Amino acid sequence: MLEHVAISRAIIESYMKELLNSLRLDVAIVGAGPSGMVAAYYLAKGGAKVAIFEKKLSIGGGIWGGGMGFNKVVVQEEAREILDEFGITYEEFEPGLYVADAIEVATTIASKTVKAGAKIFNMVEVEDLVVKEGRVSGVVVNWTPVRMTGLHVDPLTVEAKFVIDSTGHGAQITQHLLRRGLIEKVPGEGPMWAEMGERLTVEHTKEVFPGLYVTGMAANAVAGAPRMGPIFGGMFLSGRKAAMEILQKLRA
Ligand code: 48F
Repeated sequence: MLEHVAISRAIIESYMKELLNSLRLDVAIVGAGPSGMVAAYYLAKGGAKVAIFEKKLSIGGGIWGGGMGFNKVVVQEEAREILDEFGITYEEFEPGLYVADAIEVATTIASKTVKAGAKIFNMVEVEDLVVKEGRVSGVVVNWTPVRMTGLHVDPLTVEAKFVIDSTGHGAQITQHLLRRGLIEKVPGEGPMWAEMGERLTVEHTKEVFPGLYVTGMAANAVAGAPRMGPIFGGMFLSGRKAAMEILQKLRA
């Protein structure tokens, strides 16, 4: 017999266990777009305790819509090995340019990231950072509906040795440091230039403040680098770069 209370308890107890287990992390990632999920995958594979906080119900960020809603993901040669790492099917469109199904990309990356050991909390918004003694050391989280409904409900806090701002075009997390005068500027992304944007995304993937990394479009926004439109290799490479640097620091 299916007992309603047993179903409720299964949900509450297993969720609470994971939430309690995630209160002290090696890495807290904000945003489950391509760069955030790829970072989480490599971090989890490298043995780090990592969780992603995603404000929407669905993971994937900009992956689902490909370009203008045509749900295809284009990747250049440099990032092909990441498609291979995830076992994603793709076709060579022309030499050095590969195209994959956006739905397969989003679901496969999400699935492998979770199976690698990263926890994704969806519907949880990061509304601020913890900064202690000149270092980012955690995130301030709340249910997304709290902000949407304008309810006055205080948030909770998660400690992390490193935080990654993977929030995309607005670099929303780094903006919290800007408005406190803790960093000088977040110029925002420049106009479209695919080749330069892709290169600079990876180049500007770095620790922008002690304890805070930026990836993907957030890295572009913080550096004032060009947007690149619907090509995703730079997002994947950026996520992997941040993960590898952080793993090295965690092991030091
Ligand atoms: O925008 P998004 O996909 O970030 P990305 O990894 O990739 C960009 C590409 O999708 C594409 C592109 C290049 O091809 O230009 O746009 O840089 O994903 C960002 C995720 O962060 C979530 C947001 O809902 C999205 O899923 N997010 C944003 N702010 C918050 C957040 C927040 N404060 N708390 C939690 N999640």
